[in-house]
Amino acid sequence: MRNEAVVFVLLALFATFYVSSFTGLFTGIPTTHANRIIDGDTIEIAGGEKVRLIGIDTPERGQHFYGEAKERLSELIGGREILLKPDVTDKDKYGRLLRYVFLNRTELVNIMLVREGLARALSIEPDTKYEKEIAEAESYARSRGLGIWTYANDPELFCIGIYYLRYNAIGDDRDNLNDEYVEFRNHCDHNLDMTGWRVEDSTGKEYVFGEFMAKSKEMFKLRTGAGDDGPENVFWNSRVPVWNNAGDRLRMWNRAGQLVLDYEYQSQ
Ligand SMILES: [Ca+2]
Ligand SMILES: [Ca+2]
Repeated sequence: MRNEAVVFVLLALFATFYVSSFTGLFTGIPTTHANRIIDGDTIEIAGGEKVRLIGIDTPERGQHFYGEAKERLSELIGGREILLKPDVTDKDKYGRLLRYVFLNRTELVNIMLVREGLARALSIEPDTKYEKEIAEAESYARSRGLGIWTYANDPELFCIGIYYLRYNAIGDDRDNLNDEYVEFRNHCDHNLDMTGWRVEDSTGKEYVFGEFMAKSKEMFKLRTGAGDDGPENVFWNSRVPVWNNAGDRLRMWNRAGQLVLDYEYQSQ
């Protein structure tokens, strides 16, 4: 027994040296941790910088699986040491670091989320180092109908996300109604007919879309005040603010009455 114990200790020592030489691959890249999980693909790290995970796209606020993706990311990396690895581009146009997030120096969180159906692959040149692995993870989740792929055959529940909700207009909201708006984005590869879709706040104020086509991959705004509808802006024509600055809830239904978005916020 004693000999076996010695062998075990030697093996453990060897393993330690082996692992340290392996992690030498990441030499020069310090570990960090997440201060805050902003959403399924964005975090804030120690020091306050924001990091956008490369190669993936998680559901946006209000969309199905938005909360699940955010919770899962929090579960995976919350309170743990992570290692951030860049590709070609250092920062995106919003000033966020573009990074691959490694857990235990070996597990790529970006891929894990895709494989669980909590994120889609989003390949943007030139940052495509793991493009193939991420695409494979997406096929895996897709073929099993995991997470967001539950809705893959129901684009009406899948395409529209809230990109930005500007509930607090500059100055007094009552005098600046069109600076209060919701910016939506159609994520899908095809245009989406939203005619007859409804948006409602927590008090039952309702907007019904007239004839409107959401262009593929494009954004458009629903502004509170009056104006002429176009492809980029539609107008609620409300005489008072809609989105409460202290907190509110946005829900959206398609023409068939299915709930597409459900998003609650509180002012920060
Ligand atoms: Ca407001
Ligand atoms: Ca204001």
